[in-house]
Amino acid sequence: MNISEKALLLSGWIDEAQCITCVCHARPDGDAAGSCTAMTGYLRKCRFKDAVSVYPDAAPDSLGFVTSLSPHITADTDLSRAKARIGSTDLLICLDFNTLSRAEGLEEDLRSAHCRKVLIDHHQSPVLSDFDLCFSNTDVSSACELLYSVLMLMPDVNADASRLPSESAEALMTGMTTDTNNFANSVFPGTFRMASDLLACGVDRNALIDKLYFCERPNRLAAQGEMLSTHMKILPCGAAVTVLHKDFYERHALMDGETEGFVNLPLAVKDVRLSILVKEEESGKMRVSLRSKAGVSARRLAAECFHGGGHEQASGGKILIPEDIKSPGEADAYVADVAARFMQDNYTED
Ligand SMILES: [Mn+2]
Repeated sequence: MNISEKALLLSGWIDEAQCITCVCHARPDGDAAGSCTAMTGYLRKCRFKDAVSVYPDAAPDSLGFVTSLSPHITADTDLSRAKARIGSTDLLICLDFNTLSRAEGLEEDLRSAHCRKVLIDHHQSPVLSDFDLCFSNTDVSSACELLYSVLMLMPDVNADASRLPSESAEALMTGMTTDTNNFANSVFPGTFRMASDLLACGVDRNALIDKLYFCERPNRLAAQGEMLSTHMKILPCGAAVTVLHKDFYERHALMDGETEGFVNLPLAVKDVRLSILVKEEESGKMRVSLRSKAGVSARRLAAECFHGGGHEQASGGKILIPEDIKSPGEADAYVADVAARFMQDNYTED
C-alpha cells in the first residue's frame, strides 16, 4: 500500500471510531508532544471525535505551551485515568516512537488494548507486528512532518493546510522545529514545504521561536558553562565525552528537561565528530545521549555499546549498573574507552 492508500484506510478507521487516543514515547520532546497535540486537535475539530493525548510522563514545563493546546492525560500523575482511557479507546494512534516498549509504563496497557493500533513515526526499524497500520519514513525531519503528510491526504483536508485547526498547525511547526534543531539537521525538501505552508496559514513563527529558544532560566546557562568548562572532555579520536552526576543537577537546581540540547554543544568544536552525554539519574541509572556529524553513526554506537538505538545522527541508550560498570563514578573512563575503540574500529584509515 502506498501512503495515499494507507491514509484513506486510516480515514475510514477514524470514521468508525468515536473514542480515539494519541500516545507518544516516555519523556516527551517537542516532536512527541507536537505530533500528539496536532493529531488530537485535528480529530476533535475536523472529525468531531472524542480525542485525547496520553503522555507516559509529563513533558518539560518549557513545552507546556504545546501540550496545553489540546486535551491530554499524563500517566505518571494520573495513572488510573490513563489506563482506563487506553482500555476503552476505539483507535490508538502512536506517534514518534517505533515500538510499544518506548511508552515504558504504558507498554502493557497498549499491548493488551483490543482496538486497532496505528503508527506514525520516523525512527529506524519499527516493530511492525506491534501495529495494524504503519506510516514509517526515516527520510523526514520529524514525526510532525510525516503526520503533516498524512493529514494532507485526509479527504476533508484535501492538501489544503488552511483546513487544519490552528492548534494543530502550531504544534506541527513546533515538533519540526525542535527535531531539526531549528533547521540545523535532518532537513529535507518537504520540511521547508511544510514550514512554508504552515507559515502561510498564519502560524506565528517568531512567537514560537521566542517560546522555544529565548525563554530559558539563567540556571540553565550557568549549568552549560560548568558543563563545557569542567565536564566535557575532547578525546584525540574526535569524540567529546561529558558525564553529569547528580550533584551537577542539584547545584544548578535544574528541572526535568532543562539539559535538553546540551548534547549538541560539543559538536560546535571543529574536530569533534561525536558527542556523548551521560546523565546520572535517580537510582544510579545512567542515561546516554549521542549526537554525531555526518559520516559517524550515532545509531550504531548506541546499538552496539549502549543498549539503545535511534537515528543515524541522534540516538540514545543507557549504561547498566552493575553489568557495564560497578558504580556511576566509573562512567567517565568507561565511556572514553568505548568511544576511542568505536572511532578507531570504524573511522580510522589503515
Ligand atoms: Mn521525533
